[in-house]
Amino acid sequence: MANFKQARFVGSFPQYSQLPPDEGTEIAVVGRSNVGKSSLINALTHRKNLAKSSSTPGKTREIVLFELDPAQRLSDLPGYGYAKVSQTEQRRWGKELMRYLQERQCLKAMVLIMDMRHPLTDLDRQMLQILRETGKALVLVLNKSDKLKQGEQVKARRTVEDFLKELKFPAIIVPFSAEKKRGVEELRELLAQWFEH
Ligand SMILES: Nc1nc2c(ncn2[C@@H]2O[C@H](COP(=O)(O)OP(=O)(O)OP(=O)(O)O)[C@@H](O)[C@H]2O)c(=O)[nH]1
Ligand SMILES: [Mg+2]
Repeated sequence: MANFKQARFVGSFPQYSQLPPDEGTEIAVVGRSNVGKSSLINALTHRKNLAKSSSTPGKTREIVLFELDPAQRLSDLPGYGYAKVSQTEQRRWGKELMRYLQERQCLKAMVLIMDMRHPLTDLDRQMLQILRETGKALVLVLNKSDKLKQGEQVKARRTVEDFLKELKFPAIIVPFSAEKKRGVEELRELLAQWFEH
């Protein structure tokens, strides 16, 4: 089984062309800025600071890779919707990101994280369209569930389910809390399946 405890930082890559060879399996973590991408990677890998310490917060847009073993990697992609990034840098990054999502053969699946308190922002919807067109598997993580009451969680989940149905996108939904470690084991099991096929 994929050994999440063994995860280590591989490197940060501002450009698609700098990435290590397109081999093995990669699973990407995508989502709005501040939604909890790094926290989710830390929770998955039983670490406090693996993702945060290795990525430059804020302005640098790059693909950060972690590996469980050389053939099983997680990629932490820069959050979208971060206001302080210049237009030029956003355009450059947009191209690199599209290239990564569309061309990277070892990219088998994606984890899109949304804030369960306000899921499906305009940018989330755009990203869902893009991810759907790649034809790859998707897990939709609804993070920060610890901030919502039970009834609100049910409502948020239903809204997302309805939207996915409309899109005809058969993604798996996982309610999550990186803070309370909710959904972590379920997500590990899903990722392990992709890593092993
Ligand atoms: N309450 C709560 N807060 C969370 C949870 N997950 C993350 N946070 C908080 O949200 C903030 C952003 O978390 P990060 O993991 O840095 O988010 P990110 O998506 O990696 O952010 P960028 O890399 O800047 O795009 C931090 O203050 C976290 O402590 C959660 O499940 N519950
Ligand atoms: Mg981060």
